[in-house]
Amino acid sequence: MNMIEYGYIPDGEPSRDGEIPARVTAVYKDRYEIVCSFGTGQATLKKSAYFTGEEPFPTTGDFVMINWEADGDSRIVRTQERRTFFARLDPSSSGHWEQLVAANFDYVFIMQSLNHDFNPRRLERYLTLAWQSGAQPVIVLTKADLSEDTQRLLAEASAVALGTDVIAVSAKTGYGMEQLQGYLKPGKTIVFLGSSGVGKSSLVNALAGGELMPVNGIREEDSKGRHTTTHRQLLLLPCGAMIIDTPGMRELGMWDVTEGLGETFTDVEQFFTQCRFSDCRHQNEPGCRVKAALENGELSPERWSSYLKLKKEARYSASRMVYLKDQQKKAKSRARTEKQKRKNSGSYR
Ligand SMILES: Nc1nc2c(ncn2[C@@H]2O[C@H](COP(=O)(O)OP(=O)(O)OP(=O)(O)O)[C@@H](O)[C@H]2O)c(=O)[nH]1
Ligand SMILES: [Zn+2]
Repeated sequence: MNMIEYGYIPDGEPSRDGEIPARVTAVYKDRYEIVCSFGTGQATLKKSAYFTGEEPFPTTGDFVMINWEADGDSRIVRTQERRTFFARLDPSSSGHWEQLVAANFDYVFIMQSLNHDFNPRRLERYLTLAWQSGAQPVIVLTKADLSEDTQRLLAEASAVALGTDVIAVSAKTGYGMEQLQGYLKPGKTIVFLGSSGVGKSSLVNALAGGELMPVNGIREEDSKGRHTTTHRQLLLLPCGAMIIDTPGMRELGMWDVTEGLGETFTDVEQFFTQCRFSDCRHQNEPGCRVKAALENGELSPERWSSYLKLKKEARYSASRMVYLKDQQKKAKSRARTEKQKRKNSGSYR
């Protein structure tokens, strides 16, 4: 297996003899599933690199350096720097640590179903998260065969998404699937963002031309769906593109959303520069352009309130994330210093 096909780009850091690149395709409790030039295998972490806090723990999609073992577990010695990633606050640490849920993807397929699930406000939220990951979002509206309203909802989604591709598909009839081809290129990785039951597994299977992922047999009237995906996974499609679908991707609550905020709300933020006072808080100040826009209908009250809501959440979790990131950096440099000290003292023996 050629690692280029898995989207591998060397990060330029020197590697030691015997170390080869691999990609993490699934994460289990204390074990990783990997693919490398020798094929697929299981791997565990090199303790002196990872449990000192020096290397970030791998997640699905990560490129890592390994020592390959043909029989038994290979050893992961280093995590390569990530091009893109999704993180959330780790629930098992009661919100004290950041947990990576997917890495090194090129596109985020934001998925909502056209029959029950469609919700423009949630689309905005997903878009913000997607931009923040560093990858390019694409809105995929599923189950077009069950909707009478596809054209109207497409227009509604486009109005929210400003410049992002919006595609309606049906995994069942094949409708619209050809519009996804532009993204399904060899070596490209796609991550799915959407609630349970929107048809993620069905889309993967339709793209694969066979059952790669189990589809739950829930009847369509039961719009809630059920949580059926049990392991984090990275799948290689016959077309050469890869799909990441992890349970962690479904947890959105605590993600910070500051950095991506400007990108999806340009239509709102354009007014800010036109207020009379440069420090206008857009509440009741004279000459407030936002207030004027709300009054003359240029800006809808729903759009404004979802901006405010997201902004408020962002402020809370952004300060928390800054704190967490800082802590991680400190831990890492502390670990490096300790290691250096050990090395130095060793050389005097
Ligand atoms: N009519 C129709 N039904 C679909 C389509 N895509 C998926 N479904 C149905 O929707 C239900 C959920 O589909 P899944 O593919 O399992 O959805 P999922 O997003 O993978 O769900 P989780 O694994 O729970 O996250 C199943 O009953 C599918 O048969 C479609 O394009 N048209
Ligand atoms: Zn104002």
